[in-house]
This record gives sequence, structure tokens and C-alpha cells, in this order.
Amino acid sequence: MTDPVRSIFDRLLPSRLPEPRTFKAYAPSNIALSKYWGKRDDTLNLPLNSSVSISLADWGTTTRVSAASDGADGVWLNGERLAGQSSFARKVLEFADLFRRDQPVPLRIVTENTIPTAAGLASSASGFAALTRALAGAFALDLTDARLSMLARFGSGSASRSLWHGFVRWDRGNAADGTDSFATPLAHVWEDFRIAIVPVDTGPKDSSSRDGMKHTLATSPLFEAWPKRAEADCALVVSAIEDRDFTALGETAEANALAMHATMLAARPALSYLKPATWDVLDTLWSARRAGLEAYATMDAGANVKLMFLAQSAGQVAALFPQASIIEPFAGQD
Ligand code: 2P0
Repeated sequence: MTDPVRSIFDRLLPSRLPEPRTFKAYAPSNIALSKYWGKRDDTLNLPLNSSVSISLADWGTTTRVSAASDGADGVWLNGERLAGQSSFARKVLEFADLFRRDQPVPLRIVTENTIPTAAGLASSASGFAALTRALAGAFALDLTDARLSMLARFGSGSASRSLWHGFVRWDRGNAADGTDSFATPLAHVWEDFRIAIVPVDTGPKDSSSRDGMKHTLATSPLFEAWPKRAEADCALVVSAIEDRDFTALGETAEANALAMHATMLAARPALSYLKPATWDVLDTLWSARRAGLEAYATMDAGANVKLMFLAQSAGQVAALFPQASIIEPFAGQD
């Protein structure tokens, strides 16, 4: 049987790759404002619903791909050469193999994350997006950004949204082979838009997103309602961005994140990425909101809280959460 992933790479890439040249690429991390949680196809990594995100400016990953002069693959992470059997090196090389197929092209892949480890954010989205751009550049592939987003999806679904700065929408697509499931940047620049990362737990998570999604889909009685709700929330968030309606954006994004976590909590056994300290942050936020602060929360496959607010509230947010890092998603982007 033909491998459906291989056949997509065969179709889009030249049958013989040129000698790799050195190519460096950067990709920002991203936070989903309406979430992806559940696949309609595990092999092709296709989501059940569309999602929309905001990229985190200079919080991301730089990856440099070049020919390995010693003839053997080598993977570096934050200045350290990794053992070939480490899980990071294996994931990176498996992804490079999709591009190389069976061609003997040893590569040196050097990754630097600019996301503070203490922030406890996953770096797979920016990591696979930067790696996709770096591999495409190294092999001089003539592919549009949309195609690159589609290919990054095979590394990690959320990586399809990390090819660009700003707001990005990943369309679930409808084609059986997934070639129409890729992200597109939204043209809207919102200078005052802010994200704060409130660290709660920076240790490794108990369950990977991949396993967590599978478990939720297979066992949560609430999952049935999720894809439709998530698709509707994605459309509401995009409209809110277009209308610059911050209240609609924040309310929808927060409710969407809580619905995703509620769906996980109803799984059997329950899946909870949230910790008591997550709820403490939410309590503090919700009290402040009742007192007039306009800020909203979202959480991903981990205990940390990400806040959304506008520049005018930055002082209040910093005072309420002194441990938070504030990110200006549109600073320095054109
Ligand atoms: C998101 N997350 O939309 C959601 C919300 C986490 C919670 O995408 O299986 O690493 O590699 O496609 O992209 C994290 O999952 O999962 C994620 P795979 P991914 O940002």
C-alpha cells in the first residue's frame, strides 16, 4: 500500500533533491485563540475543526540546516549536540526524512529556542515551522507559504499556524488527502493587542497533546459537541479580529479554552492539564474583571495561563501578575 504522507511529499518535491545549502529560518510560537483538539485523520494529521492563533513575535525558534560535513546526521538543541536516540533528535530527523525520502543527504540541524524555559511553553509549533522553512530553503524548494504550512502540519498541527507573525487561521480543509488543510495569515494588524504568559508549572507535561487528543476523542461523552462549537468559535474570533471587537474576541477565546478543558475533564479517566495554581490565576483574573479590568484567559495542553488584553491594561495586568511575561505580538512586525 502506498504511504499517503510519502505520496504527498513525492508529489510536491523534486524526485532528486539538490545538494543542501546552508539555510537559517525563524518561526514564532503561537497561542490558539480558538483551539485545535481532535483529529479526523491521525496519519495525515488532519484536524476536525479550523482554529485561529496569535503568534508570539520574538518568542520562537531559529533553525539552521546545512550539509553534514562528517557524513552523519547531527542535531543540536540550544548549543548542545543531542544523542541520535534522544526523542527530540528522532522527531527532527523523522521530519527531515519526509523531505529526504530515501536519498542519502546527511544533515546538520541546529535549533535554538528563544522561548524562556521558565515560561513552560511548548516549542513544537515554532520548532516544526522553523524546520520546515529551513529544510525548504536548504533544498531550494519552490513552494508557497501555504504549501509549507501544509507540510509543517505533519510535524505538529499547531506548527501549520507558526509560519507567520500576527493572527493566523488554520482552515481544517475538506480534501481526503489533506492538501487543503493549511493556515493563512490574517491581514489585520492590532498594535495594542497584548499577551501575558503567567507561568504556573514549567515541568514536562504528563500526557502529550497527541495522546491527550486521542483519549479525549475516544472516551469523552462531551466530545461530540466540541468540533461544531470550535468551528463556530473560530469564525467568531476571526469576525472579532476583523471588527476590532476586543470584548467579543476575549469572551469567545476564554469560553473556547474552557470548553476544550471541560471536554478533556469529562474523558474517562479524566484528562486534566490544569493545576490548582491555574485556578488561582483564573480566580484572581475573574475578580479583577468584575472590578473592571478587561483581560481574558486561555490555557493549552499545560497548566500555564495566557492572558489577552489591550495595551491600556498592561500596567494593571503586570501589577496583578508580577511573574508574568508580557508579549507585544505586533512590535517590530510589518
Ligand atoms: C492548539 N494545542 O490549537 C491546541 C490547543 C494544545 C491545546 O495544538 O498532535 O502539538 O502534533 O498535531 O499541535 C497542541 O497540539 O498536536 C495544540 P499534534 P500539537 O494550539
